[in-house]
Amino acid sequence: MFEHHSDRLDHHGSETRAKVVVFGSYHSGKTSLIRAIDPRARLTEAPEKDGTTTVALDLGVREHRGMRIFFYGTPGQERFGVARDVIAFGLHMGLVVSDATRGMTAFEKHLLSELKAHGVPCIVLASKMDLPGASLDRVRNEAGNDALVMPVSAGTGQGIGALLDRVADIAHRL
Ligand SMILES: Nc1nc2c(ncn2[C@@H]2O[C@H](COP(=O)(O)OP(=O)(O)O)[C@@H](O)[C@H]2O)c(=O)[nH]1
Ligand SMILES: [Mg+2]
Repeated sequence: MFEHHSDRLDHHGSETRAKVVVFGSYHSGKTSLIRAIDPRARLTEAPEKDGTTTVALDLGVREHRGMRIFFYGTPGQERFGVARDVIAFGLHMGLVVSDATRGMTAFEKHLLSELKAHGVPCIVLASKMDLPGASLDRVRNEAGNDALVMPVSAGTGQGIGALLDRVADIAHRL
């Protein structure tokens, strides 16, 4: 699924671009994270019984440390695998968003191991850290020792600045 990742940044004139793809199970907080990163993000959500769900892709864009970073959200529902493959094509980096009140799902663990197996730089995000019962330690344990895990809250904005710094750092080293 991630064999078509890119280990070189894209240069468009004076602009350096990075493609970051946001993965995670249904309702893990992907769309909210992208909206917290870019309030003007383009979102494709459809109504369903308990709120909304992403049916195609979400796209947020942020300029950070001299780089234009594109954040592509993926549908979390496992049956949308083809859409995920198309969106992930050519990615530089992956973010695996895991709801810290629930812990990593089997699907999120699978996504993380696939990204690692293909040598894609990735960060696990323990999301919804503002909610009672959120546990960064649990996500850390589930992600394993060699994974970089960072706490975020789309609700309060906690961790968003640190995440952007880390993404830019990783991208600058490509
Ligand atoms: N309190 C709180 N709720 C969140 C946060 N992030 C997402 N949610 C809620 O969790 C639900 C699923 O979020 P969404 O971003 O749509 O998840 P997605 O399916 O992964 O795109 C929604 O009801 C959000 O409002 C957060 O940081 N804090
Ligand atoms: Mg979504």
